[in-house]
Amino acid sequence: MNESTSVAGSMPYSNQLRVPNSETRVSVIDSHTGGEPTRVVIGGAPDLGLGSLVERRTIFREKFDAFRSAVVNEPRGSDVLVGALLCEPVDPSCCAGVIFFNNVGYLGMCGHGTIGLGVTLGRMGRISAGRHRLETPVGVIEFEYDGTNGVSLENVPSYRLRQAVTVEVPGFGAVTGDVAWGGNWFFLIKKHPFLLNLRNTEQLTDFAWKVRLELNTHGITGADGAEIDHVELFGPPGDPANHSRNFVLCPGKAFDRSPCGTGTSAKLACLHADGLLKPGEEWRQESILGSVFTGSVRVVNGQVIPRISGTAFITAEATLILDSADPFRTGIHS
Ligand code: PYC
Repeated sequence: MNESTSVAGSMPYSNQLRVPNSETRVSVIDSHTGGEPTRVVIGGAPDLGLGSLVERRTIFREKFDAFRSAVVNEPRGSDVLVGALLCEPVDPSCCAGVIFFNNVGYLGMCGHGTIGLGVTLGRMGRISAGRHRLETPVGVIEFEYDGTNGVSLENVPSYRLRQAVTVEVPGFGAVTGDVAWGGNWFFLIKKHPFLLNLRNTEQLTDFAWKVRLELNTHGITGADGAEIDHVELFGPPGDPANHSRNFVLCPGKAFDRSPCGTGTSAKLACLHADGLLKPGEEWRQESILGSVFTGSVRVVNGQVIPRISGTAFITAEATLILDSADPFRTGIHS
């Protein structure tokens, strides 16, 4: 028998002694929320110290950005994957801290990711059914876990910064939208020429990306000059039980498979500002896939607090291996 053949039940090359290269092992739990994946890093992450989550995110970005890329980019991940680094919270009333990241950088908050994280913490036995507090770089949020797959989160205060902003988009003409915060910055567009369905995602991506570039070029930003890095289009729902369907283009040009928790929060803030959503009223936001988040708002001291409910399912518990000899150990990225 030569080296490359095997007999049933035995491994090829079994007569070769394998000397492993040095490797970093990273423990993760994967889930999806309404079709949008989340990868929670539960072990093997670099030490970011015990500062605030903003400070830890800065250290992550400046010193360990290669780790971010290794976890979410190909060949271990994909453009659509959102990472969630599980951290010790500073505030002892929180069950955990988290830093969300994606194929190109870091997110302030992530709604679908929080739902995935809640279900992951439940699977790990770190939380049981009930209310919990979670520390994020944009503030502490609360969520309620139902003990199985359901999570309702109360997001950071959300608001519309600018209404009916118009930009000229090459090939499309004037496009009007609202600038709103829901834990990330969004440009929300109601009027556009597209049907929101999976067959049109290439055109939708092209349009939304061009809108984002034009906002950038014309210095249209969120508060304090923050880049608007999410573009959200709305259309009629596929299911009449829902109020609306959306398409959300994320910072790294992947579209959200879920209805986007922070994008739905920004939408709820705009609806409330327009007098179209009273506190406690239900809004059912459908994604491009047809998956649904249920939303409502509370108003506390004049601030709009969105509540977003959805379900997540665990898809894998795994160990990522970053082999020191692997030329793509830190992911494929530009
Ligand atoms: O659910 O908030 C969200 C989100 C942001 C980017 C992808 N998903």
